[in-house]
Amino acid sequence: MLITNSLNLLIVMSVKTTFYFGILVLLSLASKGCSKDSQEFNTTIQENIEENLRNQESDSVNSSDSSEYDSSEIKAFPDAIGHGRYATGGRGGKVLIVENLNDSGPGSLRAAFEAMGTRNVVVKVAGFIDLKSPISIRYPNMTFEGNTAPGDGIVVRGAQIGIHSSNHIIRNLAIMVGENAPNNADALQIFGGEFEFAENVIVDHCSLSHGTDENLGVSAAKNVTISNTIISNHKGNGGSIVGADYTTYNISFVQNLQIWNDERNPRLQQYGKVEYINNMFYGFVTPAQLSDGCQFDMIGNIWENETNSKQKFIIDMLSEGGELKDETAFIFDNLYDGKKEVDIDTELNKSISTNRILPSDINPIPSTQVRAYIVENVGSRHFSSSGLNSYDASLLSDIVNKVDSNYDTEPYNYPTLTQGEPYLDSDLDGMDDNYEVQKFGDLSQNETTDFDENGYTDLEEFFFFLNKG
Ligand SMILES: [Ca+2]
Ligand SMILES: [Ca+2]
Ligand SMILES: [Ca+2]
Ligand SMILES: [Ca+2]
Repeated sequence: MLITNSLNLLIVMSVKTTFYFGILVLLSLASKGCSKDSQEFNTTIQENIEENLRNQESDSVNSSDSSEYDSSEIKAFPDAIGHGRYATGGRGGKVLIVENLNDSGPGSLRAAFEAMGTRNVVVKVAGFIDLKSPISIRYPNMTFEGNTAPGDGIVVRGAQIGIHSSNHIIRNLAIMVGENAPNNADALQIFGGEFEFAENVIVDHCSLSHGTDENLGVSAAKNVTISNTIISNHKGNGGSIVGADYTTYNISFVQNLQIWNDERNPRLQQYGKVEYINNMFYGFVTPAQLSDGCQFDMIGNIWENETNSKQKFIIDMLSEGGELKDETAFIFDNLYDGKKEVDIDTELNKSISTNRILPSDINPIPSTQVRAYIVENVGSRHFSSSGLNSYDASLLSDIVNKVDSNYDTEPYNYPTLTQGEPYLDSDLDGMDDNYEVQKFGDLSQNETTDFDENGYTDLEEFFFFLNKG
């Protein structure tokens, strides 16, 4: 057993070494910066990525040789990536159903989010939920799947949602904090607390907007993924911030769209360690702002449509504590306006690493492919309607049409949410009865069963099914 493990380790190490060597070669090619080399360069990126994909496939083939799964290796959902990918959320726990749009009380979103116990939250209603005060997720182990809602699903307004505990899987949640929120509300805040971390959290395919502080704040947290999420139209301090006064590390910020946030695109504070991979930052005044002492990977990101920036560089260091110290950065293949390499603060030269700082499972795609990926994939999605609500759809059309500016003219352009009919779930296990009958022959399976014994409960597999729709 030990020998097998060491062998596996050696294989993993050699795969990683190959990858880093590839990156080094690419870096040296990139530093030549000759446009006539760009085709060759892109080909090399593609070859590198294809090789990584092959390695990944052969790894997964090797690991599937065993018929038993290792529960510690089961991802939050099959295509979960990044440092938060092993969150187990509500797996095997009870089902709580959001049955109304009330601020609080039985059947409300608040009652489910603030409940104790391992739980899966599904939604039977569509429309706006107007909060009178913040929702605080203080108890661990929750999965929220907003794609269970009919129509365009729910949109939360009026106050912040805070994740102040560990092990959560949040997918297809839309928050538009909006004009009735107090001044310091993030749309979503992940903050463990003064003396503890929020850890193992994955937020995927969500829509976070109109925050009166940031749209997304992450602090006192570790092993977190934010992926495929739209972060738009802040009304306070900016798009997203990581760090800020508390140690925050192993954060994967990947394949997100930040649009119409004039600042913090993104902002990384002291004590923060983040990998920023394949994100798009569109329509901003101030691009990336990084404080001394932070550590980050900045790989394959794109910035477009900058207006009136007072900032000297796209990737800029803010020397808040006086002299820059202790920061480390791996910066590779980032694009500005689709063609040129982004300019990087020369202060960072002494801090550049030749290896990824927080290497995860993520194989970046080339920055030239990020725009198309973002337009196709991001945001809170709903299988039973056209996909995105009209507000999120308008943001993607701004990108497609390369709109110059819109965020000051219609500050609160809330979507019209289609209602739709919820699916029938007579046995209250969160699964559509028709799905159960088709897949299992009857209704006997429930939220705790695992029909095919692959480690995912039947309820989780129903969620995955919805997300393929
Ligand atoms: Ca904040
Ligand atoms: Ca059912
Ligand atoms: Ca059932
Ligand atoms: Ca299963």
